[in-house]
Amino acid sequence: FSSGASAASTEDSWRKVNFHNVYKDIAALLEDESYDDGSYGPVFVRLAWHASGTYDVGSKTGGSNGATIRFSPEADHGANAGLGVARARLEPLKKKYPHISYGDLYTLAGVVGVQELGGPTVRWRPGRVDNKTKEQCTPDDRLPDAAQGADHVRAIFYRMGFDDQEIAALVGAHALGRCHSTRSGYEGPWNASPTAFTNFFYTELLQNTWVPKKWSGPFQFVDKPTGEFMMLPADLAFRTDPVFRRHAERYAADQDAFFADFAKAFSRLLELGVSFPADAPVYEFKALD
Ligand code: HIF
Repeated sequence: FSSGASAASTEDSWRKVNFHNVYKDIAALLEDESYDDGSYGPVFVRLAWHASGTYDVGSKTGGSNGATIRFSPEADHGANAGLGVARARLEPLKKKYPHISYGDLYTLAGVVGVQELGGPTVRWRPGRVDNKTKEQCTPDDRLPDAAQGADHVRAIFYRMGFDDQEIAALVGAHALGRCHSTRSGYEGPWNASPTAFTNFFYTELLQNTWVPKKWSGPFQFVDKPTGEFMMLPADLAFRTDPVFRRHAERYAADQDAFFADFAKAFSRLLELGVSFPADAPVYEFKALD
């Protein structure tokens, strides 16, 4: 074990970091015409969530503290395909701010992604520490399988400690970004504005007719008649399951309610399993203009 190059974040080192500057520097990395729909925001949100969503309330393992997502085998888990792109994009900031932990960097990037694409303010605290090794990588069954339905989605998110309302609020983040046949195997965006944080996940889900996509790839849905937009089998659970659907209908009708509930649930997701220093400040960053 070498302590040199990877040096960095110890328990107190976050105190040396100006997180307003980090926020601005992450925001400056978002736009890139040649990447996907022009923004790294969606993949930063996915990185933040996959770094955090491994948490298990029972064993208190997983979560963003220690950022085991950067180590093999976790980095190579099927669910994490493509996230190396996001980590590589952020790596220069780890060089520029050596005192930030990877867990803080990856979760803050998710906050920047949500906010700079027009979403709600997500309360965020620093204090995660790079104190884990690859031996503490989580097993390959912690993140959801998109091919499954409501029972599976509940099992995965109950394991993190979320209830049905919170799960239904989180899933609205699938307004952002797209599926890549080269990453998950699935293909396409959920709606026409994948770089804007909106409640369109719910409106598209409930208003469109969804039919199986005719292709040789994994089973997924596309909208009829255009075929331009997609839903995962797991997404459809928020239309077919009566409890999930009740929340989806409320968020489709009331974007403010969605924003408020999403912000709370996403902030909680990024903090699962982290023990913050008592004096860690809670940031509510202002979106830049
Ligand atoms: Fe996703 N998600 N997610 N997801 N996700 C993908 C892409 C994104 C699930 C599966 C997939 C959440 C829940 C679930 C984002 C954010 C969140 C992809 C496509 C799959 C397969 C990956 C690719 O091919 O690039 C499942 C089964 C979930 C449980 C229902 C969260 C709530 C919605 C927790 C969440 O925040 C984002 C953003 C993307 C887009 C990434 C991109 O590169 O554009």
